[in-house]
Parts: sequence; structure tokens; C-alpha cells
Amino acid sequence: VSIGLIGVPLEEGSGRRGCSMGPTALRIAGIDRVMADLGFDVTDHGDLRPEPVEHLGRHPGTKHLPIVAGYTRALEAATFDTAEKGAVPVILGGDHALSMGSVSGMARYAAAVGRPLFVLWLDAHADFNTPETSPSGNMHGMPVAFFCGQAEFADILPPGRPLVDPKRVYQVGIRSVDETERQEINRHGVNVYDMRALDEMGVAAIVKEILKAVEREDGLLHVSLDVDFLEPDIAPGVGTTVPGGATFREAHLVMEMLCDSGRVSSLDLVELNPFLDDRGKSARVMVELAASLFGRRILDRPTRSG
Ligand code: DIR
Ligand code: MN
Ligand code: MN
Ligand code: MN
Repeated sequence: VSIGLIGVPLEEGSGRRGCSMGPTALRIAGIDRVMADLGFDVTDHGDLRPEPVEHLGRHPGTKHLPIVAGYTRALEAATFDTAEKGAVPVILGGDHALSMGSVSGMARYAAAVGRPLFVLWLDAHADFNTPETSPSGNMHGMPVAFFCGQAEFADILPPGRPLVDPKRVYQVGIRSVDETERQEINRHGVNVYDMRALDEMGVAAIVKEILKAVEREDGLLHVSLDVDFLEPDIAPGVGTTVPGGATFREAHLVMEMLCDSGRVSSLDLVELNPFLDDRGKSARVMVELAASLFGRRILDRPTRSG
């Protein structure tokens, strides 16, 4: 099996500088090496360059739309091409606005192979704002609304592009949601497991439910991992830390269960801000989590189901 690494040094979606160094920090933390050690054929495609965006419409309520649009176009194409060649695209971010491109590319790939695309959104935030509802104008708070077809950026990607059904989006770790965003998530039927659900049910029961839904429809599963999914103590290198996040052990268990399922088609590692990090700690934890997702384990064990 092969893996295609795609660096996306986008930071303009986040409202502060630093995420552009994310891809470099993930490489220094050994993202390519851990995957090669697990037996994958790894190709690093380097850092993506944004496509030109002349004739882009104006959108009040968005900050830095042209650069986000340029990366969205380039990454939609790069993700699709990587998946079509039979490799698993692993996106090295870059802020979370990049998922407008990666998920859209996977949605086009899933449509091409005739399978539904599911998205697992591991994040403190729902990222379901639109230019109309966003309190900040920061586009890293909008990608889910975008790939579900709710945010009005019709001229970033061609009309008629494949979208993700919000009922196939599963969010885990959520603990910071804006008021109108909350209403929109409910209205569209996004599946949200907030931190209270995680505490009450335990993360294993949640992941089992999600995987059951994916398996029922023989779906592909895109995983989007935001650094702020994690408790800030273990991952301080992110612009929007929110207390009360997933622990190291909860996060690894999610990754191990995803690995066992064999369903993961693609992965985003996003929002790492090395300028805010503590001696590479957050970069390393993201690489370790990716290693668990791709099969590193403590002991060999028989596959258990149910
Ligand atoms: C807030 C914060 N909901 C916004 N969003 C995110 O500005 O839209 N922070 N995604 O990481
Ligand atoms: Mn996010
Ligand atoms: Mn977040
Ligand atoms: Mn934001």
C-alpha cells in the first residue's frame, strides 16, 4: 500500500501566523519515516502551490479568500489524483481551511468509484460557519459547511461538484460551537459527539457506532485531525486551544480502532502551529497518532469484532 504526503503551508485561514510551518515540523518529527517503518511505500509530494484565482467573486465575511481558494483548488486536484493512483493521501497542514480542498477531492474520488464518503472530524470546533454566520471571518471555521454545500463559495470549485452529505459527517471532541453554528449543525443532521458524550459513553463506544455506520454503506472514511482535538497540555502548538480535550490514550485508541477497521481512505493533520509549540511536542504527538492510525501497535492481537 502506498501513502502520498501532500504539504499545505496555508495559515491565512486561521487568523494568525505560524501554521505555514506545520508541514515542515511534521516532516522533522518524522512523518515519512514512521510510515516507511510500518511498511508503506511513501511518496512526499512536497509543498503544494496555490492555483491562480483571477475572476474570483467577492465574499464579504471571509478573510483571505483568494489564498484559501487557490489552495482549495490545488489540493482538491492533488488529493483526487493521489487517491486515483491508489495511494492514501495524507495532508500535512496548514490550517483547517485546507479541508475544503482535501475533502472535496475525496468526495470527487468517492463519487468516481461509486461509494459514499464519510468524514470523521476530530476537533474542539464544529467548523460549520459560513461567511454569513462566522463571528471571525476566519475560514478555518468554515470547511465543513463548505464541503457539505452550505457555504456560498460557488466560484472556488466548479458548480455541480460532489458534496458530502452532512448526515455522513461525524464530529468527535467538540467543545466550542458558535450559537448560529449550533443551529445549522442540528438543522443539517451532522452527527456530533461532544465532550460530554465522550465522557458518558467512552470513546470506544463512539468509534464503534461511527464505524458501524460506515460499514453499513460500504463507505470510504476521511479522517480530519485538528491539533485542538487534544488536551492542550499534550498538544499546546495550536492557535485555538480549548481546555478539556481528548487525552493521549483516548486519541490513540481512536486511531487504533480506525486502523483495525481498514476503512480510512485519507487523512488531514491540521492546525499545527510550530511557533506556539513546546519543543516539538505537538508535532511529535500528531506523528505518533498517525503511526497508530497506520498500524503501529503495542502487541500483536487477534482482530476482535463487535
Ligand atoms: C470559531 C473558531 N468557531 C470561528 N473556529 C475555529 O472563528 O469560526 N477555531 N475553527 O479553530
Ligand atoms: Mn478545526
Ligand atoms: Mn479546532
Ligand atoms: Mn475561526
